[in-house]
Amino acid sequence: MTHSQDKIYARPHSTIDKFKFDNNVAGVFDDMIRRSIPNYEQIIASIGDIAAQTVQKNTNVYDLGCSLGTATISMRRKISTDNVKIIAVDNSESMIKRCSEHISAYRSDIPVELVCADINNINIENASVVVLNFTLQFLEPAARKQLITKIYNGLVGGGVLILSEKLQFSNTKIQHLLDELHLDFKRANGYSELEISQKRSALEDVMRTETAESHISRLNECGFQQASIWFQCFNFASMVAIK
Ligand code: GEK
Repeated sequence: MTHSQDKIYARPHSTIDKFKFDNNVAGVFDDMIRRSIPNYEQIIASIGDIAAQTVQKNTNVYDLGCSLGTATISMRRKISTDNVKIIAVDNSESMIKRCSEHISAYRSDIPVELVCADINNINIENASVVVLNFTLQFLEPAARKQLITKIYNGLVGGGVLILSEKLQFSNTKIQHLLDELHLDFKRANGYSELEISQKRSALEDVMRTETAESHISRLNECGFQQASIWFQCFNFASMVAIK
């Protein structure tokens, strides 16, 4: 697989269209996500570790909004439990096509079923691990509770949901500081002010973030009695919830 550099917003655009996970984005996604999310690689590696610790035999593992399948590949590499199947879902055809090439580049006994579908419309059944790695933030806020409830109902007892999100903070000073630290991270990775501001406009109304407290309350309301942040760097966090 080739890893092209993300230059999507490097030149001035006369109008900024809403951000879409189309073929242009899928082609540079690996570079884009690593240069945009602090500690992305570490989160991916730890998702593999959490899955290896918590997966149960004869169950399914779901990777929802799988993009190029990086979390799927990490889990597949680390899981050694019997009779586990990974179901990786994304509604972008371009992502699923590239994901399929990416996954077939690695050998493993764990089968992966790739599904091109809206995660709001799929069934989740007999799951022991479900991953939403930076995907929930792209769903309509009104649809989020229904998805988390569906995941809770589709998990077996002791099953886990791993939920990673960009966070918002209710305190404006904290929000400003963590936002600036994130922008510095992007600048240090070679993104220009133009690229940063054009991408920000494209993501407006497409990616809607919430506070950690809102996420944890929703998880609790949907039935998860145990839910906690296991990772945070600046305004990016990952949570784990146990049924
Ligand atoms: C990773 N998890 O590398 N149904 C299915 N897929 C969706 C939906 C939906 N309703 N909405 C968005 N997506 C990955 C990274 S990226 C995060 C996830 C980011 C998909 C969308 O097509 C994209 O591939 C993914 O969710 C979000 O571990 O770009 O910041």
